Amino acid sequence: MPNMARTLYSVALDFGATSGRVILGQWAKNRLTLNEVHRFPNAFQTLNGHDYWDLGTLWHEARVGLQKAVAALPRGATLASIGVDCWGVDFVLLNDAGRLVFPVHAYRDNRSQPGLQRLANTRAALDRIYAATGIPNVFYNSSLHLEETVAHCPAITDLATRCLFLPDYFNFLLSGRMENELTIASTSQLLDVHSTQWSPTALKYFRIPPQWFTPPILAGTSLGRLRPSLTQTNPALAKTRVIAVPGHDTAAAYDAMPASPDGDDLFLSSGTWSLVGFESAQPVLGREAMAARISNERIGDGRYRPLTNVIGLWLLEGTLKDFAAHPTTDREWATLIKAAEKLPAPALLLNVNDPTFANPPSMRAAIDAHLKKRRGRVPADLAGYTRLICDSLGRGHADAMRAFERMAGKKFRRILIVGGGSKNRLLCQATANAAGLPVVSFALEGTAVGNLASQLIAIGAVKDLATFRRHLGQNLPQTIYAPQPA
Ligand code: LFR
Repeated sequence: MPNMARTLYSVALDFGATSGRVILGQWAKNRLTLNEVHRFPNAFQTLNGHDYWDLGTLWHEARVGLQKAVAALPRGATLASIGVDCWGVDFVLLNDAGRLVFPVHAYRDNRSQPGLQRLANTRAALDRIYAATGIPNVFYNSSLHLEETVAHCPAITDLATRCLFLPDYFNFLLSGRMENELTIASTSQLLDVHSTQWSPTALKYFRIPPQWFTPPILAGTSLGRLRPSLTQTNPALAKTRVIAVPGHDTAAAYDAMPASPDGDDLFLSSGTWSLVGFESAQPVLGREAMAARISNERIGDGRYRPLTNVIGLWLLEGTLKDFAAHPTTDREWATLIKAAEKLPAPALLLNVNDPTFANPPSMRAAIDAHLKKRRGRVPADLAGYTRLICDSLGRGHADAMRAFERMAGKKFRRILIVGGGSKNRLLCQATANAAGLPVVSFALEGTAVGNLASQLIAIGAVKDLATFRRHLGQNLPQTIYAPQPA
């Protein structure tokens, strides 16, 4: 048990689908300080019509970041622990020696479309899978991608002995241990919603070999020391423990929410996706929940995070690519947001659930086509698109909130927002207006903070998550957006 009075150093490896970060956390006197030592872009690459992740580059960046973290330590200090969180659903297939036996596809690859349609058209199976897993039928589910792999490459059942989700795989590269962690397992649509075991119903339906998985471990489990090849006899890393934190970035971000203990806060982790949800002791199930695409993902300790994936700032990230001049600095962003704020509210908002926005060749063209189909006016410039996207997301967030209130019999009092979108004034205000609730925005790297929180609890520096949140809330700058009348 570490001495609580001592300063502790831990590293969060935080892999996002569009960028990654390596963050050195310092814990002293009940206060967490972050030092982003490394940031790198991430993107899937398309080969012959399919989308793949470049894991070699991601691992290289993680190692560069780890070296920079060590270099940033004060003289004589050591790294207590390291943890990995990552976007959800994507996985690797391995043999016993830990070698990759299948290329790593990205979840936006359209290979899951036939399986998605088949399940959507089979009412009985659709109900059965939702009742078993609590996860709706969505194109990115690991279940559909694994189903496609097994169906189109049957030899894979001889080649692969193990399926690890990406944070599990990075944990393996760090520690040498192959484990499936619960939060990331819960994004697959293969976990039993009523236990912490794999679902035989789902594995059978998607024809996925059950032996590819082991019983999920809870977040906070120690996976042992770093592999010797990584410590390179560096005394700062000699005793570093690899902790299986909530491997799903959204679970990590939710852990970082400085929520009130009475459970009245709705959470919004806003980045490439908008993840709108709350913490609950029970899942939210049934026909209506399935129709509202409520996803009963898990918290590190096994409880539930019913949430809805709203398409998020992916809409804006995609649209920006279609404009030669787009903002890159904070200042240019502020100018764009200000111009968008000045515009009149759009007469017609986007239906943010339209599947054509998932992975279009041009987002601007997809938005234009969507508007024209519904006889809406196409925006004149980038400010116009920005306004339209933020207002549409605001309404999408509010719709998700109302569905939760109806189905879980709750009433939310605040919306807490973390992630890149928490800095977007227009988005925060649009959300407050559509929901009729105050939006509290925290200047917080939610995913990295939740990752570090889990490590600090695991190594005994913090008692539990409630204690961590209390300490965090005391030192955190926040901005409150009150709802404005229309
Ligand atoms: C956010 C996220 C979402 C997940 C999506 C796909 O980064 O993890 O929670 O649904 O990416 O993995």
